Amino acid sequence: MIGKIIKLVSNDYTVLSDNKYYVCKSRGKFRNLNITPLVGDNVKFDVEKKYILEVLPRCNFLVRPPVANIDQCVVVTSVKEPDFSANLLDKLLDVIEFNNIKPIICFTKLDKLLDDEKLEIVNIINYYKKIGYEVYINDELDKIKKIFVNKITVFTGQSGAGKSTLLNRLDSSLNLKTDEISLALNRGKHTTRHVELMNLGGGYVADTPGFSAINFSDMTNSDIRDNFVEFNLYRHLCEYKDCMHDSEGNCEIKRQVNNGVILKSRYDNYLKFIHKEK
Ligand SMILES: Nc1nc2c(ncn2[C@@H]2O[C@H](COP(=O)(O)OP(=O)(O)O)[C@@H](O)[C@H]2O)c(=O)[nH]1
Ligand SMILES: [Mg+2]
Ligand SMILES: [Zn+2]
Repeated sequence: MIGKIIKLVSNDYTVLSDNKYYVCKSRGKFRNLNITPLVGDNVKFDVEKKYILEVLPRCNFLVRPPVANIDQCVVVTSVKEPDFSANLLDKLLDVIEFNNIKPIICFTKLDKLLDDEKLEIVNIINYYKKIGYEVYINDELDKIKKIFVNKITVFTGQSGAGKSTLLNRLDSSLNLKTDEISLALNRGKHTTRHVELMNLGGGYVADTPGFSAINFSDMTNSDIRDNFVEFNLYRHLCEYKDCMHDSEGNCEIKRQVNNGVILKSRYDNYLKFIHKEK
């Protein structure tokens, strides 16, 4: 039989097939082959023996949260407590784009800002919209409710950004724990593996407890560059065909930063990423 893994609790995989749930183990063979079945995987499984036999090809996966075949990531981005981090947002967008997952940005905690701080954040929000991102504010519940249908969605973002709170507001029956910050910092000791795709808005969604470990690990500097989406609008005007927009002369990206067309913080973060934060 073929089904989809929708839940993993310690070593028990819940496979959904034909509207029925089967709790299966992973075969020892997988460990040898270095394949770990992940939540989101489509698998062949033995109905009688309750074993996963084969993982069908994936289109992508993330290490944390360990989920495969992700359609989109909602990057939940707090503007206060924790403070807005353009660096983290740009990093997550870059990595998500690289993994062929659609990023969606959701800003939270705008209610905590003073009026002039709010103005500044609204300008930033408008920039991300202008370069093509789908952007929401967490009180736009009716709009956000519509994005999940027939998709696997992962919520990611800093601890305390408001991921679980937003999910509970979208569907109160989810009943997720909030304010898990201290627990997330003490990760590792008694944490039981628990990853779950929850039903939401006609699709599946996974929450990330604590901070997710999305990073540049297998990206080259060119990959980092190529996934800064707005750079691709101008790079053909750089003098050097493979311009890194760094120390090269006659670089159109640098020109557009100086003109105020490309957001300076985006460019500065890009330089940080290619120089050290890999
Ligand atoms: N003022 C304000 N607080 C929020 C908002 N969203 C979440 N919170 C609070 O932020 C804290 C952390 O939220 P939580 O959902 O646990 O964050 P998570 O770690 O990303 O899942 C909780 O105390 C929430 O009540 C918001 O838009 N405004
Ligand atoms: Mg949470
Ligand atoms: Zn350039």
